[in-house]
Amino acid sequence: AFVENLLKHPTFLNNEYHTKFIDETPSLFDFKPRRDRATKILTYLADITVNGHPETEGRAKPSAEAKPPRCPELRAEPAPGTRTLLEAEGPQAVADWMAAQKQLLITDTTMRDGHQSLLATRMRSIDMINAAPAYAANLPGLFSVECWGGATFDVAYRFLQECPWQRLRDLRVRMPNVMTQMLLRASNGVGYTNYPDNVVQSFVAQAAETGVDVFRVFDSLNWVENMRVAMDAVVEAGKVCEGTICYTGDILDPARSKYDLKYYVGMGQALKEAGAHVLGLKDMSGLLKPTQAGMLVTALKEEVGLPIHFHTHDTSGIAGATILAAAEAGVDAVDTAMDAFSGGTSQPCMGSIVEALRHSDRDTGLDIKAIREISEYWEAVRGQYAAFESGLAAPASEVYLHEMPGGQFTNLKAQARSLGLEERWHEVAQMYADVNQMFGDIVKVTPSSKVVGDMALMMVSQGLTREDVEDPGKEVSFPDSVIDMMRGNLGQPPGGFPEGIVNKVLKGEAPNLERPGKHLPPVDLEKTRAEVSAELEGFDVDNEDLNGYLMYPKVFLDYMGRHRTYGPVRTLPTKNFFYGMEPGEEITAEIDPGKTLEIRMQAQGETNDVGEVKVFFELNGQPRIVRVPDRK
Ligand code: BTN
Ligand code: 3PY
Ligand code: ZN
Repeated sequence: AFVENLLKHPTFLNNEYHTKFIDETPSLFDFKPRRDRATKILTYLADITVNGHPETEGRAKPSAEAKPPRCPELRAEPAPGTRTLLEAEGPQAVADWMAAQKQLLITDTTMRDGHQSLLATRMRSIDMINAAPAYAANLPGLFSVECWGGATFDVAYRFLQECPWQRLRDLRVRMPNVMTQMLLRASNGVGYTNYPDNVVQSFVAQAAETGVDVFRVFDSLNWVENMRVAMDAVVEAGKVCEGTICYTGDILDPARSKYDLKYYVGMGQALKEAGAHVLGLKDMSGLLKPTQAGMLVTALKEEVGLPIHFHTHDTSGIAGATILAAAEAGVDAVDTAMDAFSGGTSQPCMGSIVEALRHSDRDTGLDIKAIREISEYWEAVRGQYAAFESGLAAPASEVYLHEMPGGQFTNLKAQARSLGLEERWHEVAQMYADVNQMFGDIVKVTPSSKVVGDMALMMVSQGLTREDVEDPGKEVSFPDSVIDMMRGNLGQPPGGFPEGIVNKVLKGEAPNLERPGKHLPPVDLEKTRAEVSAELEGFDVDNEDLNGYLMYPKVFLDYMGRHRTYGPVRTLPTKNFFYGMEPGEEITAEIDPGKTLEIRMQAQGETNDVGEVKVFFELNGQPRIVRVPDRK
């Protein structure tokens, strides 16, 4: 029943790329017979060369002069870093070490929130894996590298045709000395709804085993009660548990007194009691202002006493000032993105924060030249993803009105565009703020932010106002995600949802006010493994696969189906993955350690009378011809 429920759950179809891809790509679902991996990869390349990649069709193209990204030179053997400490002495020692440091500790978010917020989460593993040795060798003093979780898990399977677990494993071996970090949505795992407790536990145990060191655990309504299962699992695995406060409102605004200093201090204390080693302060929308940051960090340091790790977004353009104010007040660690992936809806710029603090008592000690070199690599990587650029052209103080998370902003804008509302974006922003008030002023972060976004888009497209929706006499058809949230399936916000809106949405049905996981029966993991294996014709479903399936049953099975046709396409260079090959072009793809395919494309033939095209390759020097349908 669990799997059935998941399959029925409104899948997160949150942007135009996705809908287009599935709707226009029925061929995804006819599985071709088994062939060797080289043939599969050639088939993929031939298909993309002839038909284009559905995700980049009609989008901006990388510049013709774009150079392939080159990993910077490695300056030294990886020096001992935070991971070395974690392995030797455990998570409490890491927390104690953090608190004892004078320098501001720095996390790099480029491989997770950076591209999630700037490139619709589309960065491929190979571009991360190629950079990892430079982090280990040249920046061993980083606190952590955030490279997993949040939306990246789903997007890897769904859009990039690659396994997120393999990404983590590959990063882990190339970066043995610095801690990896993930974003975990507590009971929502890396999905959009609460999962049964044993699914959350199994997922955390696997993530720890495959290679996550720091788990930033948050709840989308700031309900500590709903974070315990995930936090306990992290502690149990011997990893760093960063119990996290999501920041919203403005602690100095008397009109937003629900989220005042006292509220945040209380939540921080509850997280400490729940077992957090580190207190995360997650400003997902970039609302925390410099003065308020100083007050909040000071109060949390004094009254909670855990080391604090601060995360923000630069949507407003002044997040750098907020970081400096937090540093002044004694925050222990902060998130930044490498220069080329910073600013706008992403994190503030690492190099500039490092320089701003140079020679001060919070000097980060990081090597600015190493940062610049790695950032140059990222600049070249970013150039390859022009199709997914969708961000802000300039800082936007409008964020203080709508309070959208950095990771949601571009998605919602794309959704608005696909509904023909692009010209009415500022109305959508205002409506998002109105919906928030109608829902009782809640924390907006995945998945609650998606619910607010769904409702706002629905209201703007149907011309409904807040008064219309709240009018008991007016019939309104609510989005599924709103019904789900009002039923209590994401848990409860502080003070609960307003009774009026709950009654209107649920038409008198009683909501569940308890922790959702309390009512979800455990999944029989071995039975599920056997079922998935049968579905995949006897495929050996390992623990990583099983946990992927449990998070996203359909997305996982679709990925496996395509994998059978196209093989290990994750090994292709990004340019060729999205755009295929040109006649005369030669590339390599390392499909196993030491097993490299040398692929040269010779030519593309004419389309024959049954609509097929021959594409001529040389594979390791041998001629190979692949036929693919011309779908143009
Ligand atoms: C991905 O999920 O990004 C990869 C799936 C590949 C599907 C291929 S792309 C070439 C061909 N054209 C399509 O429309 N589908 C297949
Ligand atoms: C996510 O959950 O993916 C987020 O980035 C929330 O800020
Ligand atoms: Zn973020």
